[in-house]
Amino acid sequence: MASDQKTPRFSPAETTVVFLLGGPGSGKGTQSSNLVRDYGFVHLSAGDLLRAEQIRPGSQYGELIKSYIRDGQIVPMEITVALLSNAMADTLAEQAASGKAKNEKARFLIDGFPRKLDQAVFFEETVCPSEFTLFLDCSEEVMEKRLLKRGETSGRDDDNAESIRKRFRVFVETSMPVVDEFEKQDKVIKVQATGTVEEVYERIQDGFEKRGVRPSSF
Ligand code: UP5
Ligand code: MG
Repeated sequence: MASDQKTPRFSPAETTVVFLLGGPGSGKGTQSSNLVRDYGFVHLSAGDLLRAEQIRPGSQYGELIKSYIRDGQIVPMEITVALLSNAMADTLAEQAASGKAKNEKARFLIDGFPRKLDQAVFFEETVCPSEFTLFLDCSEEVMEKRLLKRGETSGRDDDNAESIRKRFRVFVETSMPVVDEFEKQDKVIKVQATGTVEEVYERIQDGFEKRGVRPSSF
């Protein structure tokens, strides 16, 4: 295919992309499991993909990713977008090989990306325009408690008080403008993410229903 910068790699006619955004510890990963089970999403966490790349033998980005994540900074987008785009291509190839019907649209839930306005623009221009964004709105007090608790066992380099503080600052200053921009385009489902996992998920389902997004059996 010709490498026209402005032609997305995947067409929204065949592929649905939903962004899942929210502060660190807002419950993106937790709620993704529910959404995969009930709505047929393929879950792609940008953070998980970066952590896997960080430890992949032979990766030229391992050290760079490690230091960015520990500092709560945003990894240069070319790396993240390539990981996401390739993971989407792999999934679509697997689905085609397993005989998934052509008229069934693949649904991707992209967790923790885009974290910066230019990433949103670049992804939508070169990979695939998004359908909407699910935004988990949670107070820092609640998120901090969750992350410190998870830090007791997670082994994540950024689940410590200092990294958490940096992650919060980057989220407010750099990632919230992405949510604000999509909100202007009327493309955000905003959900209060405090309370139990079940309560939050019920709010998500209500928000989806209002927007006409139905559970899927595939
Ligand atoms: N928990 C969840 N929901 C709960 C509830 N309702 N009640 C009680 N407990 C609840 O949840 C966090 C913890 O809270 C868990 O222990 C859970 O059981 C509990 P989780 O679902 O993991 O929250 P999540 O929002 O996924 O938190 P996470 O820490 O993954 O968020 P981040 O956005 O910080 O992490 P991510 O992996 O996306 O990114 C990490 C870093 O990677 C970034 O800081 C950045 O350095 C880098 N990155 C990029 O550079 N670019 C990208 O595009 C993406 C990441
Ligand atoms: Mg997560």
